[in-house]
Amino acid sequence: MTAKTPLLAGMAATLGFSLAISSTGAQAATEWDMPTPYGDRTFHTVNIREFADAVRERTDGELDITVHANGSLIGHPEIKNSVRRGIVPIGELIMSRLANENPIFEVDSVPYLAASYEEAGALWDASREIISEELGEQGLRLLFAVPWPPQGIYTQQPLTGPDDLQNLSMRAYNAASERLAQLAGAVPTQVEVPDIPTAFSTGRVDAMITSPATGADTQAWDYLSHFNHAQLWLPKNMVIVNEQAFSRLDEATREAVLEAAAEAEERGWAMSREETDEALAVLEENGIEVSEPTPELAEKLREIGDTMTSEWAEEAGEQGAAILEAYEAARQ
Ligand code: PCA
Repeated sequence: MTAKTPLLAGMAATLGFSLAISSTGAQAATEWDMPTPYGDRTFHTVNIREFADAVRERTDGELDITVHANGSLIGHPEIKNSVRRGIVPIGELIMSRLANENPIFEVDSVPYLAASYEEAGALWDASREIISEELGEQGLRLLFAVPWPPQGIYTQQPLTGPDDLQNLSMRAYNAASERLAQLAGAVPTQVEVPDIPTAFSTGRVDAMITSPATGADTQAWDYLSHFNHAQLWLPKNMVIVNEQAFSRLDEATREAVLEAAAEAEERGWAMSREETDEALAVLEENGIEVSEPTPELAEKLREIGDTMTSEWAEEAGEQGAAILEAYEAARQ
């Protein structure tokens, strides 16, 4: 039996989490709701559920995090502000969604700047501190970040060269995927993952940029036949927590969260790597033809990458230059 004390529950409600005090008063459990835009099948969701389990175990149930998948609690566009305002204490979102606030959040979505796990790791080392600081200024603490597998292009026809992309209605999920579609002569449309099947079945889109993972999770073979494993970039999801909510935890609980977060980051990167090959195999088993870019397409994508790298560097100014310098140094 648990009962909430009105005062604590009231305080908690303003911060968007609930405090349950057992009727004996001996044990206080904090309950946190954690929204993510992505579905149950996604390895990211599996990973954050393991993170929640680890926190529960390490704190003997004192901090109980419930993951709400598939944008069911809060839609993707609202997650960051909901955490900032304390409507929910913690949440997951794709980092590059914040590119409109500051281009440094989309450094992981510049084509061919960091297109392998090694490069993505070096880029994350080079950008983590500055990104954490930016979030910190908004009262947000970055707990961990995990990449999606490398991004490629799904189509309904074979993709033999750049001309095949002309005028396709291309599903995009951030500013970079939108810009790439534009530069390739396609017409971008933003569609969240849970809406992908409907967007295809209603003919709103006929191609998409995403990972083998998201193609497999959304059963891309129902509406697409080709995947070009172009390995453009590895965008990251991040888990952020409201600093005020975090600071109200006792020290041992805070420590437990940070340790579970570090483990989740390491585990998530390994899961992501494995997921790449597994999901490619699932796509093929279900009849999707997987190919690498032809030389003509590769050349065009590289050219688009160069354009987008210069555009990004210009917009990201000094902060961007500092990241690129640290990244270059890390790759030496
Ligand atoms: N899946 C997400 C983000 C990148 C990815 O691989 C999506 O398609 O929206």
